[in-house]
Amino acid sequence: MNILQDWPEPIVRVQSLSNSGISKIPDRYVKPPLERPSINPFSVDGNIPIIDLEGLSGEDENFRANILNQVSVACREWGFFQVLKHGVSPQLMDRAREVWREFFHLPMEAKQLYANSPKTYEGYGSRLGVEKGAILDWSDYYFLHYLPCTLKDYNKWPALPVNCREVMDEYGKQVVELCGRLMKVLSINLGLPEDRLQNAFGGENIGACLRVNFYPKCPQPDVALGLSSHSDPGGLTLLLPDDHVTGLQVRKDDNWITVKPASHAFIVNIGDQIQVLSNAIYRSVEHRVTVNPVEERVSLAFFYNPKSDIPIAPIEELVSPTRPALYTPMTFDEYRLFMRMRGPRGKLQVESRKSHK
Ligand SMILES: O=C(O)CCC(=O)C(=O)O
Repeated sequence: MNILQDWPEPIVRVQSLSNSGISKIPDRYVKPPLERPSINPFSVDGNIPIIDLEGLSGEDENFRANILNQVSVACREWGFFQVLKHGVSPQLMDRAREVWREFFHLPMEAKQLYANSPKTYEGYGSRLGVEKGAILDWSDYYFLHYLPCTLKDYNKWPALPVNCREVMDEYGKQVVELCGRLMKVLSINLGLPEDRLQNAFGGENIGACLRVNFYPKCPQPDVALGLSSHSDPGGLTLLLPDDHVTGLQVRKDDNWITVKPASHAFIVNIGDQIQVLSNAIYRSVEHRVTVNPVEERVSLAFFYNPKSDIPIAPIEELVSPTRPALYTPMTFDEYRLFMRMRGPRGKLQVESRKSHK
């Protein structure tokens, strides 16, 4: 068996398990005691910052500076924030979420046509890593590519629901545009020319992909996770959360904060590649997803990534004798192999990339 061609064990759809009416989940979904959602570190009340982007391209300089400052504080202190009035159509956001909810409610045979393999991850999947015997997360997903154009293949996007491809095509365009605007904001906030971060990503040749997460109802939510704690391996993530079921928790110091999504907001988070490029001025932050005994949940995670075959290292201007480069160069292709082999593992990977000087 080729480890990146085949899954190590037969794939079980979590949705089928959930629909079977079991009251006890199989052992392979039961997290070790210290990783269970009810255990340390504790969940506390609060929320990540919410930032209104209206005025970012306006004439009022003070207003603009204020928005830049809010983003700067959110990136430094949280690594996570929500954005409002971001330019993506609210109706399109609703349609995108609904189209995927419908997809996951299609008969299993219709979804199985797109069953994925660990080679590209494209399609309908139910596990992330390929480690045999791993404890799994309580979720199914659909993964597809937008960019580079050479990877975008509509045949790998679901033909059903009928408007899925059209809706998701437009969604991708609008979200890529928003990511480009946010990259400029981050670059300026790092004291760099506005296109510096984008150029470090490979200019026009960046990668963009979508993972739609489907978290079925879980009869034992206290011992399982929808998605284990991880930081995102890529550049920037724009998450469209479920509109009525919470579940995303963000690590803040020694606590977990359950994100309360604002209406039609995107949740933005810094990925490992921006941590590396910014020489850890910005940090990717661990997050995880809890599951629910009475409600299923859908979320769309849009990943904006560097070109996959260029070395990513701290940006020269952010390296100085007092702040030497904290990371050795590595391409994103090499980097994401870790997640593809071992599944979500907190911040283990980015921390292990530190150069030891
Ligand atoms: O479902 C969520 O709220 C978060 C999903 C996520 O973290 C991911 O897809 O990487």
